Amino acid sequence: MEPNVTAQDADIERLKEFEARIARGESIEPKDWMPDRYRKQLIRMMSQHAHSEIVGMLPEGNWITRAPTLRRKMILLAKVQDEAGHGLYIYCGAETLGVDRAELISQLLSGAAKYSSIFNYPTLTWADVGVIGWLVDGAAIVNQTMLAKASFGPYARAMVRICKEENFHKRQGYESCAILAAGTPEQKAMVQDAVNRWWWPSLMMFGPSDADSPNSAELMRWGVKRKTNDELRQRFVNMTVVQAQAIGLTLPDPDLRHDEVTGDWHHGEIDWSEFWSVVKGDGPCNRERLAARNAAHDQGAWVREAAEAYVAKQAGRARASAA
Ligand code: BYC
Repeated sequence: MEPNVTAQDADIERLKEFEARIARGESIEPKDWMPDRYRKQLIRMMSQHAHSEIVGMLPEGNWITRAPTLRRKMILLAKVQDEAGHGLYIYCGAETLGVDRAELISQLLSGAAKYSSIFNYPTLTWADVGVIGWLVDGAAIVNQTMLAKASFGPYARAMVRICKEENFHKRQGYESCAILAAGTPEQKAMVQDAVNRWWWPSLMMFGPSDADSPNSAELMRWGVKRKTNDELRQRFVNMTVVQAQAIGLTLPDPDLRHDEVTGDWHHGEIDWSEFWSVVKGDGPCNRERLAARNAAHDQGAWVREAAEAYVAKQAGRARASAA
């Protein structure tokens, strides 16, 4: 650095170069220089995402013992296991930003960290499992296909693999819904009831409307988000309306209407007071989910202790053989 160039000038230069790299579509890697805010935003978003995958195992895991056939049980087991894998990739990706995973997990367990609002709703019937696959994984794919183009390399690469698995999740869910919708009147009523309960929470997964999204501008500027919350929500609605029609189900929105000019399906007003109350910890299952995660963490203490003892033993052996 020239003697008359201050540290602040150097940071301005580095920021310019960083933004130029993003404009050229280059991927930012963990050891590259990045603004502090970029690092903080990614840690926030990636850790919330990883927590969502892990907490997201609970509503569906609730049905593993009660799946109606062996085939459905195998599919559900595989799906819930995939969600654990997604959580682990994303925690690993977040760790490349210099944050400790144990610290992230303690933020989840204490209730300090957010995770997706959608997982604070209960799974009341078997049809909920199909509807989660169709709507919740369907919404996740729309959001995550865009994140696969995010400027931070480890996050984008994790999303590519995760989206492949999410596609399988969505298809099995939609297939299950189609079968129930074409089944007995009771089965059709059960799947319609599940759609009625999950539709609005699925739209809320995309986050607040753009006017109330404080993080979007910065994340868009730095190429983490490529589309806004409302743009992705609209994309999801457009895809899903026709899928519901194809299997004879309705969406619980009397204001849903097709715009001939834009081709969009306009949806009615989302109940944002419900959204914020769930995000702030007062949803139907927030307390239950945190209690379940805390119990699992406590019951898993012996596994962590055994792993540490094993590593210490291996290190001791390596030292002894090197001496
Ligand atoms: N729930 O400025 P905004 C899955 C918070 S798991 C809770 O728009 P941003 C699956 C937001 O964090 C899929 N909180 O934020 C797993 C922010 O608060 P802070 C999970 C929400 O980041 C198992 C504040 O509201 N996917 O697929 O620009 C089974 C203002 O929002 C929510 C991801 O995590 C919400 N829905 O945009 C089945 C995707 N929405 O942190 C399926 C990665 C907003 O400032 N994340 N908030 O205190 C994202 O794409 C973005 O973070 C969001 C929000 C679109 C969610």
